[in-house]
Parts: sequence; structure tokens; C-alpha cells
Amino acid sequence: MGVIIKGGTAVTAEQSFKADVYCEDGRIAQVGLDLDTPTGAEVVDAGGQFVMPGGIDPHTHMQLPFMGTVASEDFYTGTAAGLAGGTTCIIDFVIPAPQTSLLSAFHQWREWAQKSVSDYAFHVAVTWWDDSVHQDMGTLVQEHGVNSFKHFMAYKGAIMADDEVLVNSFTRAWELGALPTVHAENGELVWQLQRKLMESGITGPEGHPQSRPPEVEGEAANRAIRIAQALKTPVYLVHVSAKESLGEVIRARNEGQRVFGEVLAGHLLVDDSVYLNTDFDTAAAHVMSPPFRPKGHQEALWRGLQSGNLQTTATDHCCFCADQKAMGKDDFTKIPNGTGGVENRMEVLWHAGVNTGKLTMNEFVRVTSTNAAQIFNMYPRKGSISVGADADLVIWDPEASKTISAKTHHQNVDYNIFEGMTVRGTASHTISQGKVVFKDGELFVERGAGRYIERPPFAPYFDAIAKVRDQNPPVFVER
Ligand code: URQ
Ligand code: ZN
Ligand code: ZN
Repeated sequence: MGVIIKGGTAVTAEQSFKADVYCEDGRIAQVGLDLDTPTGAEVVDAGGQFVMPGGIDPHTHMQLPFMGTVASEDFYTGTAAGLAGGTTCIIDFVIPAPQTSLLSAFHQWREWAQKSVSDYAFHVAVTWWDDSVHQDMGTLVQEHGVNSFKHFMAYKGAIMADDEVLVNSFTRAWELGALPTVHAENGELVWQLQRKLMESGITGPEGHPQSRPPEVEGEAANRAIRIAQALKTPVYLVHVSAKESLGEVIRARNEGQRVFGEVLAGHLLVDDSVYLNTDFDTAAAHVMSPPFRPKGHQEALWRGLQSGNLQTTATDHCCFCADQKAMGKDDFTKIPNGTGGVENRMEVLWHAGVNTGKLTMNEFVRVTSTNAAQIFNMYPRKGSISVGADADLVIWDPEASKTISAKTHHQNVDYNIFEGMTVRGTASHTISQGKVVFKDGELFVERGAGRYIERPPFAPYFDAIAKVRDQNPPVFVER
């Protein structure tokens, strides 16, 4: 039987309008007033609250094996926590170890994600290069609905992609109609700065931001953008955290280059003073890369979001508990990098963005849902309130207030980077696949209900012109 959400104001990326929403068989079936719906439908009274497309977090790492341990949040607890905050879809990352098969890693992550309670998709990381990687990228696009490939320019000695990998992979992504994405930090600089700091006796978490200053991100952002420009492919920068990398995005976009930028809720609200905390656990809990930045960068990132130079918001939800962070007790380079936020992204952005007038409600929907759906080719199935779209919705109570705490959050981690923050505006109900899965603070989730969302390549056009290009290879004039 269907569900009808009555008495709300629909808020989309485009407009706000009074409407009821009738959902049936997991999809939106009718939108409007005085709907003629079957009797017996479950009625959800929106009571004048806002009805928005469910949030999409395009950057999470559930149960990621990383730096000698495994992230404490798995696909079951992590997607449930997302629903508790209004996020109904995540895009997570398959990260193959170098010299291992992308396809095998994809199947492993698919298995891990089976327990999800809401929908998910995967970016696949290219961490090395040979003909098998070229081949696997094609199979992943053409047979498994992957249309985005990640490149870590950081993490030397582990998953770092050097220029050879970047150029080969960006070229292949272009041929396939897939979008290259990058974690832009110069891994060699980080590696050298880490060693210098350790040798100088700076071994605590305060060394982490010193080993990856903003210019380390700015250099890599510029390099990734220039490589994309030379290869005529779009590029998406994940977690743009600093003025320096934001500046590269703005420069390129102003010159007409197709560059997208993502910003984390954490980088918009948290600054680097957290690393000066003398309590190791507190400082280490904030060790993530890129690090939280000095005051001033946050304001620049808000301007990036307001101006449309940054299009999506995410969390990079990658959780490690205190006992895991303690692996770096005497050596900050060994503190597993990552922080949480999948449950709080939308409420902190509403409170700090909409309540302050930085963002309209429609812009809020655009940067928490619709843009990610469009950039990663899931729209209008996701990120819209339209007939035929998945019935993934959040009913937003702009007057409800709560104080965020690890003591009460649903995330499986013992720390919350927004600890103690009181927000006004939270999800009162979350609807996933047409079912009420969160209501009045209670989760009603079903393990395994989440589906893998296939994302088609951006255009067979790319394939077509790749063929034309191969038949008429560019003639390089000998200089
Ligand atoms: O770098 C990433 O995005 C992953 C490994 C999560 N960790 C982090 O510190 N951001
Ligand atoms: Zn990253
Ligand atoms: Zn990440």
C-alpha cells in the first residue's frame, strides 16, 4: 500500500510549493494538491514542514580497510545513521590495493554493502596502472554501472596515484564517458614534511596539519585540473578544504573548464584549533586529510558554495575509534585518517547555512542532493521530487532543535566532530524507497533493504568520438 505525505511544502533545487506527495511501490507516483489516491494509503502528516529530496552524500568510506585497521562504521550502521539525518543515498569508494584487480575489489565492496539499509553507489579508485586496469575500467562502466573513478594524489607508499596513473586513467575515463575525481594533496610533499616533523621531535597530532599545509593541496589541485585540461576531460575535486585549492577551481571554471568541487560539512565548520588540544584522543579524533584548516578558510569555502564554484557537500565519513587512533600515539603519521558526519551533514548545513541566510532552502537542496545526483548521473531518479523518481524524501522540521553528541548519535564511532553543537532544523521523518524509516527520533530500518544504484556513463558520445579520434588520430606537427 502507498504512503501519502500531506500538508507539507515541497522544496526542490528549483522551487518551493505546497504539495502532497503520494508514493507507491518505492517511487513517487503523484505530486500536487487534492490528490486522488487509493484508500488505505498510510498518511504521514507533514504539518507544514518542508518535504525535500533525500540527501545524497557523495563521499563515504564505510568499513574501509585503511592504515592497518578497518573503519568502525559499516554499511549497516552507516547507512542507518545517514537515514537518521535525512541522507537516503551514499556514494562510497571501492579502493583496490595497488597491483590488485579493480574488478575483484568491486565485487568485495559489493558484498560488504549488501547489509546497507538505504541505497548506495560506488566510485572506484585507480591506484595503479597496467592493461588490466584499462580493461577493468571498461568492464566497470559498461557492465557494472560505475561512472566515476577516484585518484588519491596523497598517501605515498600506499594508494597514491602518480602522474603516469593520472594521465592514463583520466584518458581512459574520457573514452568511457566516466568522470575522474581526485583527492588533491601532493603525496611526496606530505611524505617529506612528515619525516622532517618526526625527525624534529614533533610526533603528536599537532604535526598532522603541519605536514599537509594548504599549499600542498593547492599544488595538487592545480596539477589535477591542468592534466584534465590537457586531456580535455572534466574533473571533480573531492573535499576542497582550502583557499588555495578553491582558487584553482575558481580560476579553471572562470576559464570555462569543466571542474566540479565538493566541500565537507566538517571543513565548513571546524578549524585547526582542534589539533592544539592537549588531550591526545580529542586531537587525534580530528586527524583526517586534508586537515581542518586555520580560521578564514571556512569562510572562503562558504563563499565557494554560495557562488556555485563548489557544487556538492559531503562528509568523507570514515570513522576510527579512540583505540584505533591510538595506533599513532607516538607517531602522528600512523593515526588512521578519518572522521565521521554522515548523520549530521544536513542539519549542520541547514543551521549554519540556511538559518544564517548564506543559503536559500532551494540552494540547500541543490548542494545536499540534486547537484550530486546530476553530476554522478542519478538524476532525476535521485535528487528530485518528480513522478517516477525513487521515493527518497526527508520531511524537515525547521523549528526542531537538538544538540549533537556522540552520546546520542547513531554513528558507530565514539567521537563526533560536531560535539555540543546545537542546531535548529532537523529531519522529523525520512522516507526511503517509499517507506517511513525514521520518525520522531526512531529508526525503522531493514538490514539489506539498500540497493546498489547503477550509474550510466555520461554519454555514448564520448565512445563515438573516441572511435572517430582513433580512426583519425591527431596529427602532431613535429616542432
Ligand atoms: O582520504 C580519504 O578520503 C579517505 C582515506 C578517508 N580519510 C581521510 O582522512 N579523509
Ligand atoms: Zn580523500
Ligand atoms: Zn575520502
